[in-house]
Amino acid sequence: MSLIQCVIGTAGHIDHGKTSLVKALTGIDCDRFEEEKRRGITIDIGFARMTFPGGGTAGIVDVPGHQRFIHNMLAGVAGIDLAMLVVAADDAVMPQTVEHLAILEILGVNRGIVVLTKTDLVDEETLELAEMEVGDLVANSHLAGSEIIKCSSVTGEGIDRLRDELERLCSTVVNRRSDRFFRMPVDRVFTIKGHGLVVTGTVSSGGVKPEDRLTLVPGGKVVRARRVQSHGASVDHAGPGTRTAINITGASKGDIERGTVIVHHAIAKTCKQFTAEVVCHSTSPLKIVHGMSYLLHVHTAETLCRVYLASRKSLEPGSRSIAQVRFEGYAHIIHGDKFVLRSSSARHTVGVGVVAEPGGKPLGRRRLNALMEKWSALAGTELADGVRAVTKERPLGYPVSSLMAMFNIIESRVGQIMNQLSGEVSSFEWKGEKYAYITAAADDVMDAITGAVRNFHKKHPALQGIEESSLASSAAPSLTAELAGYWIRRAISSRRIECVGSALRLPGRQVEFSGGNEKLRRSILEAYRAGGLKSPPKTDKVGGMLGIKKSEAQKMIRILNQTGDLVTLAPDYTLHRDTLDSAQKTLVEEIEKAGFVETARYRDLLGVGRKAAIDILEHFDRAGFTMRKNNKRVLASGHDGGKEA
Ligand SMILES: Nc1nc2c(ncn2[C@@H]2O[C@H](COP(=O)(O)OP(=O)(O)OP(=O)(O)O)[C@@H](O)[C@H]2O)c(=O)[nH]1
Ligand SMILES: [Mg+2]
Repeated sequence: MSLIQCVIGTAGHIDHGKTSLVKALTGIDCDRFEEEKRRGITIDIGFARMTFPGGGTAGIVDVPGHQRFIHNMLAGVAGIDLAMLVVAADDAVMPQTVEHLAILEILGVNRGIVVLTKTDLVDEETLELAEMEVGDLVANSHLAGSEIIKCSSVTGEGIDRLRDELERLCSTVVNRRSDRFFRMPVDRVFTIKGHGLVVTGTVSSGGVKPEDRLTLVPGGKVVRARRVQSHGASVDHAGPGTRTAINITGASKGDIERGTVIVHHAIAKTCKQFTAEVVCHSTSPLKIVHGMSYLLHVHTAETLCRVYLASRKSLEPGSRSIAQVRFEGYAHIIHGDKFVLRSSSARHTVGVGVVAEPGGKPLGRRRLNALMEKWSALAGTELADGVRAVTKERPLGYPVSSLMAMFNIIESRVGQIMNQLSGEVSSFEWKGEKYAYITAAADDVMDAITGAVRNFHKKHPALQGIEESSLASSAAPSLTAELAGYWIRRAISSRRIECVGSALRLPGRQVEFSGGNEKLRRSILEAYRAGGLKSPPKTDKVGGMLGIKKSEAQKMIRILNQTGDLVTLAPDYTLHRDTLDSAQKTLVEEIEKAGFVETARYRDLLGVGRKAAIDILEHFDRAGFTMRKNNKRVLASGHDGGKEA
């Protein structure tokens, strides 16, 4: 079985022999820099590949032990599957042995081996003491029960056993989910002569192949993967958990640094804050204080942040709280990302957290507490709970693409989650976008729509119905016009309401005219019929013409527009329906004969002015009856003429 999807990380105090151990296991010296060689310490993370006797391979990330380079250590262990906690037998447990162990716990690296090295330097008794000390430390940690292997990188003692144990542990690593979008935090960027820019990292989700278009976040630059390499060899595909080098085009070295994440465009989002569950680590010498500055480490990125706690003024070691973490600039964060908080002096690791919601608004303590139900749903392990909680915030339409970006899940996974939540959350497609919605909220909005139409009828008995924009603002004021449009269409298709002309009404409702109104109605209609195409009454003149109040005449014109008897094409240009129908007939005849009609030709055919011809043609365009192609009109597909526009 191939084990290349496993990444091993070293951990442990400075000078305890991590780099020597990796060299003894692989033959590779991870200290690449001249300064590292000169000072004999590791400064930045190094990489090696290990081949197991069984034929599998694993990547190794070697980290620095020096307290000052913990930020590099954090970048290195961000993607590892299992750890080798290295302790020198002559020194035993030291501060960074403890701190690194805490960081491994924080990041959820819960597979590991403890390596007691430099056995050649100590006598039997010292070795036993060191073993006891390390044993105690580990027994009280998340790595309790891990194997302790004694070895020496100088004599080679124990190295074969260590290799066997690593092989065994690697085979227990479960491959990470591949039903997510590609994501790889960059830990190195360099140029190779003749090939250009290369970024390396451990793929944290999804996969990458040559020719993929990817996005660098923050920044949003789109790049192309030219070549993909894993462990020194070109590959067609690199999946989650693989040490990977991608040769990219489309960006320069200045666009990328350690901390940049290279991702699939569907999740290329950034934010300036997130809400998370924060834990002050039990080994932290400091409390986490509300509003204080900390160093935030998330995947390979590092930035200054402030932590705003929901619970108390400060968090004691071992306690936890929901908090908002705000930072300068932008970072790419996804639900479930783990992070580490260090004191702003960079001396102490103080906390850890898991992101509940990336982005969002800054919230005060009261509001943060009021949303506890949402945070606990998002902090849980069940993705469906998180999806339900988020959708509830915009219950009538949460873009599925936003769910995909927030949770890093592909569309089919969203579908599975919907099935899991069947009855509670459903989805619809509208104008090219897919939305999730809360089923119960859909019933409510349908009731609100019918209620608003009913109220309108009560208030305006003489009007045919309510206009769509007024209905949207009274029945669903929190929705965008686009989403309100969807729910109104849905109310129409389920026959709760119906559409007549531009008005929406309860099904079958008719406007009844009283005696006086009926007279007014008839005289206005007659005036327009008589005016025909060429001289219909001006909207503001018809009152005067008929000896009635201007406001009354205009109200009746509005009603007659709703009933469809009159059609107002422009503010001062209204036609009788019959007149418009005959203009439509002329149009169809001409298009059938000539294949199209031009404005000038239509104007001549109707014998009206250019402005009127344009008003009429634009009305047919709006109604979807005709289509404009350059200066010519043709019938829109689906119209074979003769139908009502
Ligand atoms: N005798 C002996 N010396 C060792 C052994 N392992 C490492 N050393 C020596 O210990 C020193 C530190 O070893 P490194 O491997 O650089 O230690 P490290 O843990 O990588 O140090 P940092 O990366 O700086 O934290 C070097 O001088 C090594 O030669 C060992 O098993 N036996
Ligand atoms: Mg080293």
